[in-house]
Amino acid sequence: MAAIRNIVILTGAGVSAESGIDTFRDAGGLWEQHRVEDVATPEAFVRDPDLVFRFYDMRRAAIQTKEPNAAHVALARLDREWPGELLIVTQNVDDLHERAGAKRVLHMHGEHLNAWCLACDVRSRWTGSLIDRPPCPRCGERALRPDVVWFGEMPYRMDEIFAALREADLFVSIGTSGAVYPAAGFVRNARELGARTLELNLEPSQGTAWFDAARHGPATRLVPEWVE
Ligand code: BV8
Repeated sequence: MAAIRNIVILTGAGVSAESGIDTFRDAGGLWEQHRVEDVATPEAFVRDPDLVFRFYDMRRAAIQTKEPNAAHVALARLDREWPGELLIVTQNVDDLHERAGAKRVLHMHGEHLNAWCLACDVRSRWTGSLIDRPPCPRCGERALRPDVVWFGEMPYRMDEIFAALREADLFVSIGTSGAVYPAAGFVRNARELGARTLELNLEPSQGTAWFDAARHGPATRLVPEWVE
């Protein structure tokens, strides 16, 4: 068996579920009776900005009351101790990987705790609400939006992700349904680039057939067991 030196880990909402952060599939992917896909879009932001601000203000406040769980802690330890390359590509917009101590984290769908100014294009750390159109800390314009990648928008740092996938000996997908692209396609990319692939998830994901191995159960049990 070829030595494993470079690891790419993809995480999704399932890794934060046991911290009390709802996944997208919980409640059937609905919020205030809207489909998430209908709120997390540029069109929704133009059509009804207050609805979108309410959605993100609520989630930004909620994540600040949650704590990392054993899965985040185990991944942070792996990041600290792994001698080779390691990259945690997360679809999550919470900061629980970082608060558990992980360093090599890439938020491909943005972060709740950043605000992006559409006037000066600068992203600032932001923990408060945006619905009252507060001034940008940098330019003072009232043009801040959530720094989150919406459906139909290009995920961040895709070049870095594909560079890491090209070098990966092992690709591990944790807590994601495999419903959203391009993230859902990474297992296929990794496999075609020669990596071994492992899925750790509560249930088989939509891409489960692409994985060499899969273990099913809660992340707080599976991830520490796998990291050991
Ligand atoms: C793009 C930020 C192009 C927002 C998010 C038709 C076919 C194929 C693709 C498309 C299509 N129509 C449109 C598309 C593209 C679209 C897409 O894939 N749509 C889907 C719905 C079909 N994708 C996009 O739009 C992407 N952009 O394609 O750009 C482009 C090209 C050129 C130029 C410009 C643009 C952008 C997608 C990013 C959207 N933003 N997040 C926010 O957070 O509010 S996506 C959001 O939903 C998450 O970030 C995540 O990615 C996704 C949900 O996925 P999961 O994280 O997997 O969560 P989910 O609830 O689904 O699953 C949880 C899993 O955990 C489950 O499997 C469950 O079993 C498991 N679990 C639960 N509890 C536990 C557990 N596991 C372990 N332990 C537990 N305790």
